[in-house]
Amino acid sequence: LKEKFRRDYTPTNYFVEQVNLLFQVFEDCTKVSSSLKVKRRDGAPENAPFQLDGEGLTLQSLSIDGETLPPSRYSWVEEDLLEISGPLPSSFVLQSLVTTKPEENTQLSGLYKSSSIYCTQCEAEGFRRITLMQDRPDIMATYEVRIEADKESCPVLLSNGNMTENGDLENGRHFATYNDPFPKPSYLFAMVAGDLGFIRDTFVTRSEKVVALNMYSEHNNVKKLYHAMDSLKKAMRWDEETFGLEYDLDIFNVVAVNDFNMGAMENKSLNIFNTSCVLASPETATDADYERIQGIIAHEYFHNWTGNRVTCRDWFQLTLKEGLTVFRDQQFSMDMTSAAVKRIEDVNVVRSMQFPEDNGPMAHPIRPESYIAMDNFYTVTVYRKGAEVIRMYHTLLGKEGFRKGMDLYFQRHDGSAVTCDDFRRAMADANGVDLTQFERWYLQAGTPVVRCEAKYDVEAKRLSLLLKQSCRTPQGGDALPFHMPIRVGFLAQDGSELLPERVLELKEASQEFVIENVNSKPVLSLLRGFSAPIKLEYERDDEELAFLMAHDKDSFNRWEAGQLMFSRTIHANAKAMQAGQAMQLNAKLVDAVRRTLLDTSLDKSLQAYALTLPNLQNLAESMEIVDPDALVDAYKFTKKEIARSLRDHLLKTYEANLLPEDSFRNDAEAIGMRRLKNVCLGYLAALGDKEVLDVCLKQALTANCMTDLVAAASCLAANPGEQSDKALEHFYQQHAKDDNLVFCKWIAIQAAACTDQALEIVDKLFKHPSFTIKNPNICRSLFISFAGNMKHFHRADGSGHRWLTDRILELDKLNPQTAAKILTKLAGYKRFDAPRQASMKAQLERVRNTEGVSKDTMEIAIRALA
Ligand code: HT7
Ligand code: ZN
Repeated sequence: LKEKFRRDYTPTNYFVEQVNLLFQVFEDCTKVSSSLKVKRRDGAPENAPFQLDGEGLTLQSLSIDGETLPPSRYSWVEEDLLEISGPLPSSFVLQSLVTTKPEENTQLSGLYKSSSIYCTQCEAEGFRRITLMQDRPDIMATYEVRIEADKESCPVLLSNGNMTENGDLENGRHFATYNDPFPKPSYLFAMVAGDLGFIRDTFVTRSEKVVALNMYSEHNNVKKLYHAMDSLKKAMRWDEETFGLEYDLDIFNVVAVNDFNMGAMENKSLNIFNTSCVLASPETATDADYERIQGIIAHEYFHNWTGNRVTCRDWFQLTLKEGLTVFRDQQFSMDMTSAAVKRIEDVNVVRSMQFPEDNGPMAHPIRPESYIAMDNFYTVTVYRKGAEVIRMYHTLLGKEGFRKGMDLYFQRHDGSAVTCDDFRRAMADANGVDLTQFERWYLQAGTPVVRCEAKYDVEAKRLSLLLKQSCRTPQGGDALPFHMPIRVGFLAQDGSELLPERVLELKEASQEFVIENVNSKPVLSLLRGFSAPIKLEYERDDEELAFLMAHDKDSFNRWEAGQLMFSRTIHANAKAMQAGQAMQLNAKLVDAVRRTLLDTSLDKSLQAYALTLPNLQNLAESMEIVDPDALVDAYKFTKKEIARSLRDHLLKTYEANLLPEDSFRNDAEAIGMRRLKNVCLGYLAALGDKEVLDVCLKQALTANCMTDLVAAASCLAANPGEQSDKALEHFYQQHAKDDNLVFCKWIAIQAAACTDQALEIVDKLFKHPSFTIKNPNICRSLFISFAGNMKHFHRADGSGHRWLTDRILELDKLNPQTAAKILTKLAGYKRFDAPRQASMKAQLERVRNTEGVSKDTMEIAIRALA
């Protein structure tokens, strides 16, 4: 296993500037002929060897400037690295012919077959599995591609850029050629060949260029592409209006495939999508799916500028494009839907997924220092914390300042492969500010903790805020202080804003901010909008929290106050559980929940989120030692007791938000109503009596959309019995049986259900005739959902851990990327109590000691055990 380090970056001696490819697709194998126009870099030695990446290729021939290279001139210096010895001309053409077998490629990296569709996935290092190439992002070349295939089975032939020619060939075959004028790194290459249906539309850019928009899928799914098309047009317009960024080619294609390791891929003008991130109809996709699809379509489109036009110099810089593009898609979604709701959802992801990663053995800075398998570093830290870091530039510099920085970034770097430092420099230079210290966000892992102490001097009318920051690095040392914005609001006793909101720039380990002329003691609203990815500590009682819940003008902090109240009660109950004492429900909490439930003036989506308990991952994060039994029992108790106290109100709110079954709407109001109604249903289901379970069953059987079906079925899956059996059978027969994506939902609901039969259920699902380990969506639905089933995945006897590890080892033989991702669910073992630690560790050791485990999965096991 070879570890690569950020500090070792060196430019190559030669660079490929033009790539010509010929794909000859046949039933059982594909021939790839490539012709690379290569140049020696100025100053590089004449006798420097030329190195090319190649993985799993059958090399048939190799020539330079038309002359076959004798085997003495080249050798595999590493398993996946071919070296051609020097001296070589200062410019030459290298031709190669390789054969690959896409039908046998189960890793889904390189050229592979998904159902009957040939497609490619090249990020991060998949292009080398297609042909020999300098497969690194700082090699940017123009591409010309010719695809030849059987016309009947592959009527659609696509690659990047514009189609330049097409026509028929002998033996029922045909061809198409493509030219992409924009130099790009190999990871953005794509080709598709298959029998696809499509929808077409156009977009007129603000400089009046007409862009052809095409979306492709298997024929039976074409009608589910319209939401994605609509989202794409919105994203194109938004990027013009917000960042002045226009689309640069005449065509933009999206292709949906069933088998995909991630959500989607931003290949230049030929985005390839996991069907789960593009197909939507009310019967098959939830409201959350609709929003996610809109966000991912936008994300991949936005990459055209942040990723493609300006790309990464090396893979350590991944957050340069991913953090920035996630930030951009978040801003887009905030503008398209509700800013507050979107912010709550995004912060929930950071807290429940990124904070645990930052607090475990996989912790890494947003710009990692080393990797063994790059695919393991497409993490919530690089993406989500990376986006929070970009958001901090936005908060520190303001909207206009951020835009100036973006403009300068494109002005300086369009068409090149750059670093996170280049981005930071553009932000600093465009605004004339010093962002030197800000680099620490790229250098140091770990979640900073900020403690706030406030003092108010009545006589002097002076408010002083003392902010102290600390952060433990994964190595156990203290991190250097970060530069971070803390947005603060000051509330008067009547709930109005006593002073205008401020952004405090915290840079020191301990820093005092003094504010003069404060007429009365304010209630502080700290870290509004979650202005920095930190854990805030500030002491306040439940009354003050209830005050903020009622009055804070920052919707995020209103929600946050409620979450704090919920967490306190649940944590207190978990402690009581552990001490063998009775659990209790805090009356102030019930009052606050009642007020929220009865406040019909609230936006219903926000009302629903205000009523939703913090998720278990989030709650576990603030436990010293995670005790899944105590935590889950305390969570269930708290939910059930709230439901018992407010049963009638919950039922009334549920009924008041029922929409007519015969007409489906997905406007913001209808989405809010469903969200609120289903939160109420969730509480009621916690009671588990016949009356409420009948309500759930009725909803499951009569639902006119997937949102309502999933909500009701989830409630019932956690309450095994007659109603649950009926609902799940209905779900399967009417919806899941013939639709892969709905089948995934059906599995996920059952795998996540906290019941005594959980492990037996997941094992049965694994043996279900429609389960296939070859499809990543199905694997994730079963394995990741089960790993989130806190009590039963973490059974103290280790059976859950063992079961999942058996599956991971099986999957690793086919798809290492997905297997490695699932193994991360065992990595945080040090956070658990002794028996669970021992059991998780034993499974990680088992993986480490298994012969033939992939480098992806091995890297996770090694890092977790380090
Ligand atoms: N940039 C894309 C990353 C991606 C990927 C990475 C590794 C293996 C498979 C992959 N598929 C897509 C997706 C994105 O962030 O936009
Ligand atoms: Zn991305």
